Order: sequence, then structure tokens, then C-alpha cells
Amino acid sequence: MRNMEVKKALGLYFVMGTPNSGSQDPLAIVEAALRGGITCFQLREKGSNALEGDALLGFAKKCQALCRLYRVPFIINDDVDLALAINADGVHVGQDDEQADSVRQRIGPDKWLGVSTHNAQEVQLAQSIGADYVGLGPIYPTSTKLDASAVVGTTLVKEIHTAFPDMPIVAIGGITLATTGSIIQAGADGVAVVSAIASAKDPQYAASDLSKTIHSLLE
Ligand code: 3NM
Repeated sequence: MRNMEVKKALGLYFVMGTPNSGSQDPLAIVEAALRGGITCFQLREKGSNALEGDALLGFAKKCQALCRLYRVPFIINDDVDLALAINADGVHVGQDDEQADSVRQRIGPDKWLGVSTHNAQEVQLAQSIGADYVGLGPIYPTSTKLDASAVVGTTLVKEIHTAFPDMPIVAIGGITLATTGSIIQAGADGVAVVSAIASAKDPQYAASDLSKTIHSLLE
């Protein structure tokens, strides 16, 4: 049941922090993305001029309130203390972040746990510690994450989907409207994007276009 709920939420997964908003108002981008049909939102406040302390807490609460309004899960990247402080719906961690098994213990069984992975071994480990979904990437080159690891392509999506058919998979890294189809066809439950929405001239339109493409392929 939860597995199906998670798979559904991964469809169009928007990841953003204030450093990704360029000259636009970050909260306006989040709201536009929600209006356009994103199915999950992850606050990933990283990079230069990232908010901290009370400013981060305030921004996170505003994002959470918007996500609640649109009934979209609100996930926090890496910052378990923040996720617990505001009672977020889940936490997403990378391989270099706090060990996923200690995160699961801290957040308890009810919050969603997502883990970034790059190969079958990491997916196996994520599954064994109770991850609700795995992120696979970077699928294509990306300039959004400066320390992204080597590009994995859609081949890895196919491989992981075949080896772990029940594990919800979201692909990330350099994904655009043009490449969304091949990722879903490779077996991903959804795509996670930063710039395809945050850097779009019209984020609502961009989200809506992605959403239509994804849902036409998943249904
Ligand atoms: N994680 P864009 S790639 C946040 O490979 C993130 O795990 C990645 O941004 C990973 O959609 C990435 O602009 C950045 O390419 C994705």
C-alpha cells in the first residue's frame, strides 16, 4: 500500500532550494510548480547563499504549508533535525550524508526515507535499511549539483528496475521534457528535476508539460 503511494508520489518530483531560484522568488517557484502538477517536493537547501538557522526554518515552514495545501508530500534533503522540527513527511539522504540506517532510526517508521544510489549494491543496502525509494543519478550531465558522480544513463534505471521490481525508483540529473519519456520507459516511477522547473521562464507551464508527459506514459 505504502509502496504504491510512494511510487505515485515519485511521478514528478521537484527538488529545489533558494540557491536554485535565480532572480525569481523561490516560494513563487514552489507554488507555480505545485499548480503545474508536481507530485512531490524536496527542499534541498545547498550551495552558495543557502539559508541557515531561523531563515531556513521559516522558508521550510512556508514550503510545507504550500505542499499541504496541494496535498503533495514534503521531503527534506539531508537535514534530519529540520525534518523532525517541522514534522516533514520524509527525509532524503545521499551516500555522503548521515548514514541511512541511523536516519531511519531517528525519523521512525512512518516518515518516508529516500536514498540516492548509483549501483545495485547501494540499492540493496538502501532496501535492507528500509528505504521507501531510491534516487538514481545523475542520468545525464548536470550543472546543478557540482559534486555529482559519474553519469549513469538510463541503462542503470533498467538494471535496477529489473533487479528490484518492487523498489520505487526516481531518476535525477539533467532531465528535461525531451528525455522524460525514455526514463519512464526504462522503468523509473518518476523523474526528479531541479532546473527543468526552477530555471524555466514559466515554472508552472514547465511543470504542467512534464506532468502531462509523465502521466500519459504511466497510465
Ligand atoms: N542529485 P537538474 S543530480 C540534486 O545524481 C541532484 O544524485 C543528483 O538537477 C544525483 O535537474 C542532482 O537541474 C541535480 O540537473 C539535478
